[in-house]
Amino acid sequence: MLIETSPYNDQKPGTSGLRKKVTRFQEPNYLNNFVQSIFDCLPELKGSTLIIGGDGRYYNRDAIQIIISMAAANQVTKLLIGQSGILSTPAASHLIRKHSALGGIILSASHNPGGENGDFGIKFNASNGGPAPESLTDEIFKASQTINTFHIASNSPVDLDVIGNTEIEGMQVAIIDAVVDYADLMETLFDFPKIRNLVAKPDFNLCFDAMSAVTGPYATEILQNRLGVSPESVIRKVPLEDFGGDHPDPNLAHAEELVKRMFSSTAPTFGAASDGDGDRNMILGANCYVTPSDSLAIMAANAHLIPGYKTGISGVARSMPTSQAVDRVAEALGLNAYETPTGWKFFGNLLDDDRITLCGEESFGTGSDHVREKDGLWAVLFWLNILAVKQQSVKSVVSNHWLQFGRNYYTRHDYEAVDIERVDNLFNSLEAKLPELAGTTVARRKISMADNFTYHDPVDGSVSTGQGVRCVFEDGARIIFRRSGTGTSGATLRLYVEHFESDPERFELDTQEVLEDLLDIADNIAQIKTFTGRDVADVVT
Ligand code: VG1
Ligand code: CO
Repeated sequence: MLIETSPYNDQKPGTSGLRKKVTRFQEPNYLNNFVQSIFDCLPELKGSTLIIGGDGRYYNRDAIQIIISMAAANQVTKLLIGQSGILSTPAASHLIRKHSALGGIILSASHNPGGENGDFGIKFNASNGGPAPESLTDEIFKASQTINTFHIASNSPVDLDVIGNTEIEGMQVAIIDAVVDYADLMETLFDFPKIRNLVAKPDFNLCFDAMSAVTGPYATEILQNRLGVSPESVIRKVPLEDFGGDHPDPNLAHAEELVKRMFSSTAPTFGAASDGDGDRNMILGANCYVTPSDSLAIMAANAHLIPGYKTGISGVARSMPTSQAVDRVAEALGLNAYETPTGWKFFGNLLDDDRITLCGEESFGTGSDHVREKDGLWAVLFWLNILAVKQQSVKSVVSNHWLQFGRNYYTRHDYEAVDIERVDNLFNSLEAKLPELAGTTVARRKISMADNFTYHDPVDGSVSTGQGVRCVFEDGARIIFRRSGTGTSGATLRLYVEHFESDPERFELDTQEVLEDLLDIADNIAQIKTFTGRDVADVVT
């Protein structure tokens, strides 16, 4: 069937796909328009295989039924769909690669809250398994602005819960196990027998928080069934459509119960959490929190201990706001190090071209060339494998790392859902100041460089401008201001602050105290309090 429609003007994908309120997605043909725009931009989808799955949030099943009917009418040959409509983002990436699919459609708003009044999201991943590059998302947005018809079959709904095959208008639909392929992939990368021995030790215990989101079934299979972790060690493991009303965001603010346990007198040896769609991770030890930037650096320094990486890594990359801790490791090991804009799509070319093996972001994301997304459980297993080899606590691994490489004190302050105009004004005023900032000294710190980050992709030569305002100080300290591209209400300002410390006497200080002067300088430069009208940040990580 060909159905007439009219365009919406707000279907521009952000940092990771199109994210809006569920209620927006429920408006007539809102999802259909976006899906047809994908098909219109990629004629090669006709006759192809596609992977479909999501994080299980509210509207996931409805969206998948619409996509099935539209894929059939757009003459896709085969759909592989995770059972119950579930696929973690890294598992979807793996399936695209494993089945040589032309791509995949992932339904997720990741760490954003879910439920009827929460958020929903959709993104297209290409045949390498990674998020569509900016050039493609720009085209999809363009198509969505002029769309006037879409194709849809009038089939009855597919039973998503039963593994098996059906056919719709000549298109094969296979409902597949969502977990097993991913779990098998993990077994090829990590030393499962060694990790099994570690977690069986009487003095080792762990707590993994699945945050009532997609990693529940994956953690159950991998941690419990394959590694022998006790069932009580995995908490909030049943995926819920509204994530139990919480933000499925694995950080110190939102993984409350886990953080409470890990900072108690009876703290488990190891703690971790993953987000709504399973691509983020937070790593904790007993009374110890590992910043994501440090985690990436520690992984790079210890990759040779892990079976999947023992032959060496080709290079590393981090997003621009991520701390420079990994750069120090790269320098010591003689590895290439790349700095990309925020968002996993920018790592794809570097991974495909084998310029890097490991990459990560300060926002609780780490990953490698095993897929083309960041990967939460992979990071957890990487850490468990390090601990199993070193037979040390998380705290010792981190402290020893600092002793060898120094410590990058790091924090991120988020001012969420501020009036758009206020954030516009803040950035306009900041941009106007940029030319005169370099060379000036603020509170005894000299700014050596100030710009709005532009990325030149070394593989395909594409250029991405306006990726965040950065002030770099003479001693390597940095202050970065960025506007979030994943929020769904107002504008979110992210402030990132970093300071390098080489004196071991100063490795155990309070992060916020160490960074206090830089935080003051940031407010002074950008007038954050005045422009946002907020005295303090909403979330500090
Ligand atoms: C945030 C993070 C970014 C991450 C993105 C998607 O984007 O800062 O590092 O890649 O979320 O993560 P932004 O534009 O809001 O800062 V996820 O777990 O939503 O797929
Ligand atoms: Co996510």
